[in-house]
Amino acid sequence: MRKEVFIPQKKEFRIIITSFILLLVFFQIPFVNGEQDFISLQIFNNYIDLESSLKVIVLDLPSISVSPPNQTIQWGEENISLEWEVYSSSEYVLWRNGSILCSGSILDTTIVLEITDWFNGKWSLGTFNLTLEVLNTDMVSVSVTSWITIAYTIGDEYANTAVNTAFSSNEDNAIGAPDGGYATLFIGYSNGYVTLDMGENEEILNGEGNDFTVHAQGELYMVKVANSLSDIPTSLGTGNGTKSFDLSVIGFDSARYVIVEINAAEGTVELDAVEAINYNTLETDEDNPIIVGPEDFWVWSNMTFVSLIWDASDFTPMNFSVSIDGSRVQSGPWNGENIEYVLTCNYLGFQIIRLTLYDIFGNSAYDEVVVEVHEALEVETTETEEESFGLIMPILAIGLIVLTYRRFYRKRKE
Ligand SMILES: [Ca+2]
Ligand SMILES: [Ca+2]
Ligand SMILES: [Ca+2]
Ligand SMILES: [Ca+2]
Repeated sequence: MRKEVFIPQKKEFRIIITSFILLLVFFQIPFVNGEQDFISLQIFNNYIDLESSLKVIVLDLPSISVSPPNQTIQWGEENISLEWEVYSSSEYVLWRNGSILCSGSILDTTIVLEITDWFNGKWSLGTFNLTLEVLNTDMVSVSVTSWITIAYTIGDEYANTAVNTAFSSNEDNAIGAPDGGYATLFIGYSNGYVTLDMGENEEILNGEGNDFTVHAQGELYMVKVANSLSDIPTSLGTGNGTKSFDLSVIGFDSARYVIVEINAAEGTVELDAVEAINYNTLETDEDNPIIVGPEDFWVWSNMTFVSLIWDASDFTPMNFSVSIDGSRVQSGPWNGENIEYVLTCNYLGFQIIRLTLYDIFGNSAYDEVVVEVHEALEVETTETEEESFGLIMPILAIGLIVLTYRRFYRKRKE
C-alpha cells in the first residue's frame, strides 16, 4: 500500500500510520528568511524506530512579496503611500523612470514611499515606472516594477471663494466641502447673503435631475444663481436645512455663482457649503501661465536692493525659477500667487532678471526685466557752485525712482 502525505508550512507535524505502507512525504519548507534547519522524519511503532534526517538550507535569496498595484493617482492628493514587502534583503534602490528616486538600508520588511511634496518631489503628470530593486549581502538582487499614472482633474464640486457678502459672518466657512463649520447670515438693514464663486471652469452644470446642494441649517433661505457678477441673479426658490436644486427649472445650462440669502423675519441661516452634483472639470490645461512683470528700470548704486513683483496666474501652477543673466538664482514650488524677487544691486550696468513659470502640464512662460544700476554721485558737504549741481542730480534721481515705482505699482494694480 502506498500513501502520499503533503505537509503544509508547519514546523512539526505528526502522521499516524495505521498499517504497513509505503509512505511518501512532501514537505513544504516554511522558512523564508535564510534559516537553516534539519528536517527529520522519524518512524516508530512497537517494533521499529527509524529516523532519517535531512539538512535543509534555505538559500538567502532576496524576495519581494508585496508591491503596489498599477494605479492612477490624482495629482496633489494627500496621504499617498506606496508599500513593498521584502525579505532577505539588506539594501534597496527605488528607481523612477530609470533614475534613482531613493535608496538605503532595509531595516524592516516594509519599504514605504510617501508622496507628500508633489512640487519638490517632481511628481508631474504622466505614467511612472517605479522599480524596486532589493539586494542581499552577496549583492544578489531581485526587482519588481509598478506602473503609477499621475492624473489631474481641474475643478472641484465646492465653492472656491466668497466674493460678495452682506450681514454675514465667517463667510469662509461656506468654502470647500461640508465640514460642520458655518457661515452665518442674519437680518440687518436688509437680508444677509453670501455670493459664492464655484470657480472658473468649475461651474455647476445642468445635468440629470438636481445639480447642486446647499448644506445649511436654521431659518428659510433663498437661492439665486448667476454666471457673471454683473448679471442680475436668477432665483431658484427657497430652502430649509440641506436642499438640492435643479438648474433646468430656470433653463440654465450652467451657474458659476450661487447666492444664498436669508429669507426670514428673524434668526439666522447657518451655511456650511454649496456642493455641485453636476459640474465642470478640465482634464488638461493647454494655457501657458500668465505673467505681467514690472517694466525695465534703473536705480542708483547706493540703493542696496529692489523688490521685483510679477503678477502671475495659472489654473495648474507647478513651479517657478528666477535667473539673472542666465544663471538660476531662485526656484521652488509655485501655488499660483504673485512672485516676488529681491534683487541686490551690487553691480554697475545692467542685468536681465528672468522669471519662468511652469504649470503641471508642462506649459511655461517667462518675463524679463532689465535692471540697470548707475553709479551714485558723491555729495560733498562744502557748497560751491559746481558741487551744488552735484546735489541736484541725486535729488532728480530720487524723483525718478519714485516715478518708476509709482508706475510699476500702478501697473501691478491694474
Ligand atoms: Ca470649486
Ligand atoms: Ca439638472
Ligand atoms: Ca463649511
Ligand atoms: Ca496652464
